[in-house]
Amino acid sequence: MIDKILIANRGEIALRILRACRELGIKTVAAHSEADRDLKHVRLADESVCIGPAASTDSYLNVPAVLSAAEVTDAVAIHPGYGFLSENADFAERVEESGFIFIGPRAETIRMMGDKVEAIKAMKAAGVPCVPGSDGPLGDDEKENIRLAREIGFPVIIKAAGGGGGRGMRVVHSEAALINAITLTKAEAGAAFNNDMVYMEKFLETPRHIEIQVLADEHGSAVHLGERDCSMQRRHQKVIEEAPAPGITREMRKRIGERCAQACVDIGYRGAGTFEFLYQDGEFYFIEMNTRIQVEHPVTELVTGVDIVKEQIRIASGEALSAQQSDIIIRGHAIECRINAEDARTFLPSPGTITAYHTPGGPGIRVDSHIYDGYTVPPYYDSMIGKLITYGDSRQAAIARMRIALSEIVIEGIKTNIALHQELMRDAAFEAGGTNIHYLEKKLAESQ
Ligand code: MV4
Repeated sequence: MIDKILIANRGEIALRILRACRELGIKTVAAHSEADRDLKHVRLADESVCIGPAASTDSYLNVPAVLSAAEVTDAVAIHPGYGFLSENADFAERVEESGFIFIGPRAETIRMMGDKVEAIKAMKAAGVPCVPGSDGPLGDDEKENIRLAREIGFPVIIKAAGGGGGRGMRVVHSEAALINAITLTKAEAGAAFNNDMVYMEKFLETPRHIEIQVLADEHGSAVHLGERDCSMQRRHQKVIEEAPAPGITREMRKRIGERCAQACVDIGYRGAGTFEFLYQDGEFYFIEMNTRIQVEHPVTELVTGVDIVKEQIRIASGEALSAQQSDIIIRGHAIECRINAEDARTFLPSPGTITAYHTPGGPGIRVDSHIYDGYTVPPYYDSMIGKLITYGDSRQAAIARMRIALSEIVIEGIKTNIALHQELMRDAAFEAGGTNIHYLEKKLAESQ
């Protein structure tokens, strides 16, 4: 087993990784910015190294600084968490070239999934259902692009191969608007991603966002841990996630899950991964694959009993998966509310000092957060300050526990979105389950 891990991240996920290391008896190094000396995991880590100024570009995104921190502390492996360098193939490559273990997939896998055209090509070849589309990059032939859009049927969506997560895409409703939309998306993609390759898909108008969690080891084994529903989002930021997804039967889960696990075997995937799908009218359509640990991993942990971060570390150590598919049983229901330091009306970040903090507790309650009484939320990073996750025998039981937990939690001194979560836990459509990706934004627009 790896004997020392450098945690190249901050906040709740850095603390989550630290706790996994402690359970496995692994020494920890917290690599942090100048603004993050008081982070909980920095205080708890065996060692800590300041890797630069507050700005992420100078610290958490500074590859030489992260590698130097690993060198001076004799770390064996680097865990990148999510965001920052977690899906940077060049970073993964330099980590391995420097003699460290990158806790994640091989650099070439990250690179392939970063190119959405390549990712779709690989998944289609592996039998994963994809959105009807161009099956490759769009060329310059205007007549051919019009013919393709007609064949797919309007509306279509033009997406940048280098985009993802909602960046670099444009919906086209008519033939008249097509050529201009392709030109514009190409220009924007070239500027934003240094890659002007674009592709075309049928635009699905009312899908849900359902994703499949997988784990794959270096010995050719892969399992899926079922799905999560992440449809409750605003501006591509997830607000609530849950597992399992309402209305997905065991048969549907088995079918799509086994496709994803087999695709991992086919491409030689290593580590934890997430297949993102759009789900509409009873069908799954692959759109992207994420090669990192995700924010919402706890809901899957609660319904499967699998510690995904510990599995990531075991896999990176060269061990075999601790479970086979028949050991994975989805039991009960879990819901996660992302707690953000933000203004309730404008959604603008609201950093500042926490003057009082009380956490909820009791059966089926999990709080993944690094905050504490007296902690100052800095203005430099993402506004998410923690996640409140509840578990119950049924979806209704998980919601009931979430309502109680939200009534117990106290965070004073900064603005948070707790009131929004309280409102959503009383929302009739949310309670019914299965709302699409546009539901929350429409609801918020109506209440403005
Ligand atoms: C789509 C789509 C509809 N049809 N692709 C947005 C984020 C990126 N991961 C893919 N996205 C979408 N792709 C087709 N063919 C609608 C979206 C989309 C979306 C997807 C998931 C979660 C929230 C979303 C919000 C707006 C649009």
